[in-house]
Amino acid sequence: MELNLDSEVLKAYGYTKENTKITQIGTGLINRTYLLSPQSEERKYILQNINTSVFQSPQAIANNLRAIADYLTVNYPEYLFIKPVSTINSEEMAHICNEYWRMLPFVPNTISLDVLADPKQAYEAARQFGKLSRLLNQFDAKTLQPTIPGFHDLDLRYEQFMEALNQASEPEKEQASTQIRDALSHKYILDYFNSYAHRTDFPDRVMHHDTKISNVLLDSKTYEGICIIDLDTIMPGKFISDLGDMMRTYLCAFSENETDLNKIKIRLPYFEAMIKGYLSEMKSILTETEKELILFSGKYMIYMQALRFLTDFLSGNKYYPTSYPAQNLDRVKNQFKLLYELAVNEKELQDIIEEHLV
Ligand code: GN1
Ligand code: MG
Repeated sequence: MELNLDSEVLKAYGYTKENTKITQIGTGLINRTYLLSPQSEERKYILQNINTSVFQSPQAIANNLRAIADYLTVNYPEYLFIKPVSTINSEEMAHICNEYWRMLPFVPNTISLDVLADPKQAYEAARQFGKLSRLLNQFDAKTLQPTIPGFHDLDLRYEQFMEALNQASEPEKEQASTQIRDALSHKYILDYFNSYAHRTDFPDRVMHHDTKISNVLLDSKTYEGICIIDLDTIMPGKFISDLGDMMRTYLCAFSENETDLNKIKIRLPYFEAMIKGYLSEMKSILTETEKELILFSGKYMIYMQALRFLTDFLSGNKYYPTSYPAQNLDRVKNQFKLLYELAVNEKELQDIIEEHLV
């Protein structure tokens, strides 16, 4: 793959193309990520180009990460929080030709997985995300800036879907008719959330907002959770975001890109391990209202992702990269099947939650 990496970027961090090996890595849909191996050092680095059409204020990300890193350094100096490395001019990001770049230390002897192959991995990952929220429980979430305004606001996502629907062409609407009906008929998920939204014991917390398995580094030998990465969307939010997206991405053996819907099933041992891992950190912190909404968090996040893929399909596939025109629509089908499976297994899932809440 051609590396669209300006040598000015390397220079900002004190490296050159000649003395540094660069490879593109990662499977994220949003930012471009490179691994940098300077010849003169043992250490490696991660260099990332921030997608500024998604993150319109890279400075907000930098400010949030600095505030959190400072807090953790004082209160939990042992905790491994991967904060950006400064440029040679002591800047938090390199701003070159209207693009923002940041560099992070590469954590040796760790791996990042794209799919979970063992419930223990669900336990470790959920524990890592729970741990970050627990350590930041006393940190004032309001001091953080939203790095994507309304990112997990289901009201807004529903509105955006309705707008896209109103503007879509007839053939597009025809092609997506079943999924549009599904999107409309599941609006009760939004209404249910809104009936809880103003409770005082449903606080905004510091949330990661992208808890897929590839955002956790595991020890490459023991698979123990080491730290979490991809911190751009750390901002205030409901606990639902993190736990719900784990349900969305850990429970099925196949990803949102799977088109064979028969494969979309829920793995109960993964659910149990995930709940156990998350509650091992968060049980004493979650309020009664939050505890009531544990299973709902999965519904909320799966429905939101279905709406986001459908909105993108109806507006010409501008946000999520696709490898064929109907891919976003296939992703919608996948997500609604997952939502269905969650409902089918609701009783067992709720029993597991209750067992681990005592
Ligand atoms: C995007 O970039 P990546 O793959 O980590 C998206 C998430 C979605 C996910 C779906 C900033 O995450 O919200 O859940 O795709 N991130 C952004 O695969 O929109
Ligand atoms: Mg991400």
